Amino acid sequence: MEMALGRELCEMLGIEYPIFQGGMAWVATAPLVAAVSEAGGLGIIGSGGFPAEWVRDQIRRVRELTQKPFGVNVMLLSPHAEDIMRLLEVERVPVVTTGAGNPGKYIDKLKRGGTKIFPVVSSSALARRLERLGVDGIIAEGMESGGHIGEVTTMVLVPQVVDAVRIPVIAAGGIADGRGVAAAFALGASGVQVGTRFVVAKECEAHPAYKRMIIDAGDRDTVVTGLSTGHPVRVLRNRFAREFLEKERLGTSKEELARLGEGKLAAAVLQGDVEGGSVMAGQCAGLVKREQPAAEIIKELFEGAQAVFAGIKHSERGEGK
Ligand code: TUI
Repeated sequence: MEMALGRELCEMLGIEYPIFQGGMAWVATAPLVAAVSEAGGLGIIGSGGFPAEWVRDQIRRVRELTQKPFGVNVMLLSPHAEDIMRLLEVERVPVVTTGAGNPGKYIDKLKRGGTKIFPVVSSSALARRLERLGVDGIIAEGMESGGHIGEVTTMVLVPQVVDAVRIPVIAAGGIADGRGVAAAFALGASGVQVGTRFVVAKECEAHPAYKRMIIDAGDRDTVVTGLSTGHPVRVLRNRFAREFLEKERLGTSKEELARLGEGKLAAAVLQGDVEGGSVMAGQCAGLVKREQPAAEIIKELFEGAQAVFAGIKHSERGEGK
């Protein structure tokens, strides 16, 4: 029997698979977003630190490529967050996700335009507060994720958030194959959000050297920078990460560390500077084996999870059991 994994979430959003593509800054641009949505998942534009005009252009490009629902992620530490939220109200974007803060003050206006809002949280306390303010679902993101992270693992965070709220919970952090998707559902999630695996999608415009570094990574190849400044960020180990961690160890000021990080994600994603740049990726980089079309990734994630629940145990070694 096939499991109806995530049906409720799919019906709420008008999508075919309960799979969100993480709204990764610089990486999640129109071609990837449209490919994921066209394949039946939810593509999400990463608005990162970009101005509202850039986001408007990306929305236009996604709408040229697909009629299907898509989302925009708003990074709340961005100085442009307020302008972007105003734009998203006007554009009546189907789904908004938020990261790195509390989106409380934007919820009412977005909802009035029919936008569904799914904040990313790293604690059950914030999940509970945001449910009371009327959000449509919660993305519970564990510290296995790439980029800016919280302190609790996905395994431990997801069931606690599921118990704390009645709205759908999307699990994020560490999910890169069907086994991870099945695990998320086993923890009570209604869907998953996947970032790192979609960086290596064929349609993703990230530099080939960035993709190569994810594909070549093993289970111990990420580190967390910024623990001393209160802005922990998970990246792949390289010269940039080593130098940053060494500066932290020496007690370098927050301001200097912030300067050291400026422009480093763009350098890695656009120019392929994977030694001097910030190669953000989750711990599941070790599970990512090859570049594939987004549609194929979505199928493998979903059908892999169905196989787990059907009792066909899946190792990636290929012998079936
Ligand atoms: O936002 C992310 N991941 C990101 S944002 C980003 S851009 C950046 N670049 C350099 C330095 C810092 C950021 C790269 N990756 N994930 C979602 C996420 N949100 N993870 C954790 C949180 C979070 C943390 C605290 C959400 C809410 C929160 O609430 C604090 C509060 O105000 O209560």
